[in-house]
Amino acid sequence: MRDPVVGIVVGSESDLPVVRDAGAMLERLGIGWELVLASAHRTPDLAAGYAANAAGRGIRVLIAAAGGAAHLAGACAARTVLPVIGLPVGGGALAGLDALYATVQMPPGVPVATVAINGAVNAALLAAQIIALGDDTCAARLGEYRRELTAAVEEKSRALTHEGLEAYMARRFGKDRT
Ligand code: RP5
Repeated sequence: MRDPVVGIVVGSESDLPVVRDAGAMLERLGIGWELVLASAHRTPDLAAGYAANAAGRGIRVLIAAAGGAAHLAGACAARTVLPVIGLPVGGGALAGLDALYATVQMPPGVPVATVAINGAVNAALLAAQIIALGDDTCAARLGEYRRELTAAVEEKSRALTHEGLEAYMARRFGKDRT
């Protein structure tokens, strides 16, 4: 097992379905990661302590995922100079807009790099890009990922041209959406 270099902090077990995609992407890129359940308001000492000790344990980037009035990413960032990526989790009365605003609107001095609501894949990729600054293997894997992304779109473009719009949509999305 690889030593974790990315720490994912979730504010609640209800955030787990969202962060699962971040973990899967980190796995795909061969990056060691760990997952911690720690809430900024229910377990503030645990969240702060985890962030404060992360660098000393070899963690190089934190991803903090929370919904509602989400202050987890900022609370973690307050305790470390590691880069912290805020992942606003959707849901609740405001569908994640509350979490997005709370996470992205950090006052000057303690930044949080914020991805989209439920943007777990981009959170993982951004963490990987930070790791890749000092890790050629990680950089190479990211390059390969980008090439696969490009090839997949090129393949769809060729198929669309070859099959035509209606046939392509029927094959891809089924009859209900044509
Ligand atoms: C936040 O409140 C969590 O990050 C979660 O997204 C949201 C709801 O938490 P639960 O009431 O589902 O535990 O603290």
